[in-house]
Amino acid sequence: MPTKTPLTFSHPSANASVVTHTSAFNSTTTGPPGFFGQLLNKIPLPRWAVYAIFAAGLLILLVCVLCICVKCCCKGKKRKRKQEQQIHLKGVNGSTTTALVQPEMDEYGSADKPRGRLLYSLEYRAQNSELTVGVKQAAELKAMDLGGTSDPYVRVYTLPDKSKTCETKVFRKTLQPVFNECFKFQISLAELKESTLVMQVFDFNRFSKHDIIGELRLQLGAIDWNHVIEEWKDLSEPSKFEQENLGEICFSLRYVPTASKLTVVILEAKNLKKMDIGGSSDPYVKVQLILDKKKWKKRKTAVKKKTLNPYFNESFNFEVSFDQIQRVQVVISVWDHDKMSRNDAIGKISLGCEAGGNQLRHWADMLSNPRRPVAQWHSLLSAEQVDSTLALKHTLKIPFTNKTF
Ligand SMILES: [Ca+2]
Ligand SMILES: [Ca+2]
Repeated sequence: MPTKTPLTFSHPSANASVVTHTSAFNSTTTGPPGFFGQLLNKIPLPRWAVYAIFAAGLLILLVCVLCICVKCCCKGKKRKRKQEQQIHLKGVNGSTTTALVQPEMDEYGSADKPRGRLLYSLEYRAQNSELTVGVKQAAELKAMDLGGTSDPYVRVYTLPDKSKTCETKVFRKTLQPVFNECFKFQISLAELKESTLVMQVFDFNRFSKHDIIGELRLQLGAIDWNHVIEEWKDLSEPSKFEQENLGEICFSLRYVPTASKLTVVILEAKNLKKMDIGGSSDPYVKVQLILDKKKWKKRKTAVKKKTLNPYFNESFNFEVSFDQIQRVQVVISVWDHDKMSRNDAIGKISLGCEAGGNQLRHWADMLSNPRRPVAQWHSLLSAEQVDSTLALKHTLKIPFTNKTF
């Protein structure tokens, strides 16, 4: 002890340092004591500066944490949007070349994503033509909202007569809703055999479009009505468009490369949709060629009055070079002629190298059998469906939906 004190007094500079040191130490008795205090004392800066640096550091850290939180949220949303886009693209691909080499396989293959199950009951009373559909409950529904849940409800209707549409209540934030609701439809036995029951499970959203989770389509003609049916079924991917029964058309295609000649023979149509009040239609067929996204050539048949099964047998020749045949699209549409009002499109079909399924097969058969006419029946699709696939492929709206030539 005595050795240390004289040293501080003998050296003036050392003395000064000790004085400041002690005063600093004294002030710490009112400030942070212990380890923190000592640490602060070791920093050769005024106390206010240390506090300012500390506060600044804390602020930066807070901003960083906030940024990370915001980024995480955005990523989640983006991922959801991406998934939605993928689903949409899948729907589009279903009718393009890549998917359509094996159309059925691809269509059903994409349904492997689980969407959940639905328990329903069916009962039909022939004496009062009454179909009772019970929507009981759903399980393992696909989560559509960010929180990993959905707000499900079920929409029920029949096709082709979609005049009555029923909906259950919405159940909030659950993937296992118990609906227990019954809906009644007036439907004759004859109609029942031709009808499809559609049950669609939706996710309710307050501020955006309701998302479809999945659906069931039941052919009512294939059901044994002697018993009350109650069963679970896996929901499938929703079909993008209503498959309404619009009718069928038969035509032949023939291509002669050496003569650059494409021949379309419109043979006949059957079971066309009734468009007029009298329960009939006045059908005629338009054949339109589209080349490089533009309307190119068009022809039409004569009108067949008051029939749903017209026989045309009209032949149309078009000059199409071998180079053009790779790029051309043939759109065949059936229309109902109306004297007093605008003609209505009953249904459409589009063929070409970019067409789908049955249509692509017909087109490919024509190309692989040059000079030989190849005939085939096709189910008509809705004009909107065909137009939308044409528009989607070209990202350019082709304005020929309802206009007459
Ligand atoms: Ca929702
Ligand atoms: Ca008519």
